Amino acid sequence: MPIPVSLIGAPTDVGAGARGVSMGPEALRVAGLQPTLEGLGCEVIDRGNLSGPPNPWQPPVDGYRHLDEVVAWNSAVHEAVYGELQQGRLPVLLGGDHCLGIGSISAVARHCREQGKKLRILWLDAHADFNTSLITPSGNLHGMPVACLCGHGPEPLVRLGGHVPAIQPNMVRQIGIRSVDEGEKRFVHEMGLEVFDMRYIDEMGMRHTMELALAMLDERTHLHVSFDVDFLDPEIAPGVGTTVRGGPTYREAQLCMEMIADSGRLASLDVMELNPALDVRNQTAEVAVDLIASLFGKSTLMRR
Ligand SMILES: [Mn+2]
Repeated sequence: MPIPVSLIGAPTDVGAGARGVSMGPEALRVAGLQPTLEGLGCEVIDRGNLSGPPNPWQPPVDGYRHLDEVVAWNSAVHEAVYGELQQGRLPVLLGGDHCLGIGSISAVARHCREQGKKLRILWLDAHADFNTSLITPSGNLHGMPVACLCGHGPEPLVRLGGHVPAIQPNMVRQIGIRSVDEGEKRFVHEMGLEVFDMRYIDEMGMRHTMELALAMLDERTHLHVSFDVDFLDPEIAPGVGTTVRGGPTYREAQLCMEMIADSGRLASLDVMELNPALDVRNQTAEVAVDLIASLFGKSTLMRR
C-alpha cells in the first residue's frame, strides 16, 4: 500500500531572527518535493499553506518576540498535523521557522497518547533549541521549541497540545548539535536530554550515532523527525539564517536519512528553517528534497 503523505505549508518567520523562512514551503515545492515522493511510491496530497498573522518585527516583550503570533501559527499547525494523523496520513510540515515544532510535535504527542503509542523524536539541528526566556540572548522563539515541549516556556505554548508537558525529555534524540548557548547547555544537561553533538559524530561516526538514536524502536513506536536544514554543513546548505560551520557532509546526512528509512518507523516529519532569501539558486531546497527522498526509502546504492 502506498504511504499516504500530506504536505502542509506553514509560511512564517515569526519565531526567527532573520526574515525569509516564510518562503520555505514554496521553495521545497519548486524543488520538486511532491513528484519526488510520488516517484518513490507515496500517495501525496499537498494541503497548501496554512495562514496566520504577519511578522510584526518587534523587539522582545518579557523575554519573547512575537509570542501572540507564534501561538497563533502553532495552533494552526497543531490542528493541521493532528488532523492528518487522525486520518492515518503521514504529515510533512514545510516551515517556516522551527518554533512551529511546538505545534507539530505537540500534535504528534497527543496522537500517540490517544493511540497508546510510544514516541521517539529525532531532532536534527545545529542547535539544541532548548532556550528559555531567562537564558535566551535574543527572545526568538525558534530557539525554544524543545524546552517548550518539555514544559518550560510561556504558558500558552507549553499548554498548546492540552497536556503538560507535551513530551518527556527521554523521547528526544538530538543529532548534529554544534552551537549551544552557555545557560542552555546547563539546562540541557539538567533535563537529561540525549545529545549526539558533532564531536560525537566525528569520533564515533554517523552509523554508530544513528544506531543509538534509533535503538529500541518497536512496532508500537511513532518516529517523528524534526529536520532543521541548518543541521547540514553550510557548504551544502547555505540557505539558512543561522549557519554553523562543521555540520554533517552530504554523505553523512544521506546515511542518517537512509538509516531512519531502514527503521521503517517514520510517521511524521518537519522540514524547517529553509531560507530562500539566503539560498543560491534554490540549491538548499534541492538538497533538502534529496535527503527527504532518502528518508522515504530512496537508496543511492544497489540494495534490496
Ligand atoms: Mn532548530
